[in-house]
Amino acid sequence: MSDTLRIKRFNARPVLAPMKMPLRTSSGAVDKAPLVLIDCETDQGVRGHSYIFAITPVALKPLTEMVRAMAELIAGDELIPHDIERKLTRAFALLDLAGIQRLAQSGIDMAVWDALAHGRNLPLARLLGGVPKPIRAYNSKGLGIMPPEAAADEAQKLIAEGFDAAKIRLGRPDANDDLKTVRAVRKAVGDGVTLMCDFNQALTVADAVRRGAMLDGEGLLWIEEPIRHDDYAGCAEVAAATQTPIQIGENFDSAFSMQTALDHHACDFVMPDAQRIGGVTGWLRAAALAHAAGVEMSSHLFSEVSAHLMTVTPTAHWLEYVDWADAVLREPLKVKDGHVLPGEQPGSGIAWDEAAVKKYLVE
Ligand code: SMN
Ligand code: MG
Repeated sequence: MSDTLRIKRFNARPVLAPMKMPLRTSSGAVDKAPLVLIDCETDQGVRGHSYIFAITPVALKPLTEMVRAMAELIAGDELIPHDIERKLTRAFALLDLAGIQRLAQSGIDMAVWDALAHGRNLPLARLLGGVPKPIRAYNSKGLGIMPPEAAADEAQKLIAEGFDAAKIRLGRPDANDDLKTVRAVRKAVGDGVTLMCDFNQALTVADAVRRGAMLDGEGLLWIEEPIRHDDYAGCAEVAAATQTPIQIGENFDSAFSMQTALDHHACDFVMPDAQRIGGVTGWLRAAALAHAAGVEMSSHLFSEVSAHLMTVTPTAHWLEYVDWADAVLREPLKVKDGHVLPGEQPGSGIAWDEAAVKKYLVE
């Protein structure tokens, strides 16, 4: 096989994958995972795989179409992720559709890196100069907005799956109901368990300062997205007033946004999302910024590829574990003793269970 791999074509398939544990956040419920499964085919038969998450089924078809249309721009190109990133970024510079454009481009980037890893017969971690190793993870599959007793039960289930950390979704209309839930969960799981919380942008700045003060002393590792994600000045106010660290980052749409957030002291921790930060290429840039700023960096969703990326992230903190693609994966990511275990198989470990894909395909 020659060293040069060229892109032949991409496939993009929309699926609605069943979730074992639906999630209700302060901004809506997710009970089926609308995923676009992406394959990058090369001229030498080597293939790379990735998926992106449309979050709402409404966005599934437009996102699939965007991947297909964007992929046509790089058919025949050499498999060089940084060159592809430059070309696609230029092609969309005038449109600047940060949402769907960004997700599609990140998905393409992850599939291209995966194909490159397959072509070299290396796990993604090794292709990036690291090694697959256990990565500390929290079980983020559930603990949506629900009554305190139900949250306490669900937290115990999440911990029983082999984790010692979980994230509670907050943002109920009455702050006291949030507090009751945090206390019920803490009582159910004990002091040895790490708990984070996530408001999903539900609060105003003033309310976030109040609720931050209310939660200080509850032993939470972080308070995530208390207010609108792009109000970095507001985030900085909340972070300055709150003892519990403030976490943001799932909505950074590039390493540039993350730098702007860091410049504003908008948060204590960062948690980019592989499909928004720009796939593997964008992640590596963000990881360098977090390193330079001395800020701990966690991941958001995309457990499979993030497990590899965290191995080469100098300030790696916590991986967010969800199993939302498991229904269509041939081999789901392994979990042991509160860690995920990226394997030695080539790429990020993503391969499709084709029978399941057929079942959940939506076109
Ligand atoms: C979240 C984001 C998107 C979909 C589901 C849940 C949440 C998280 O903000 O951080 O897990
Ligand atoms: Mg979040």
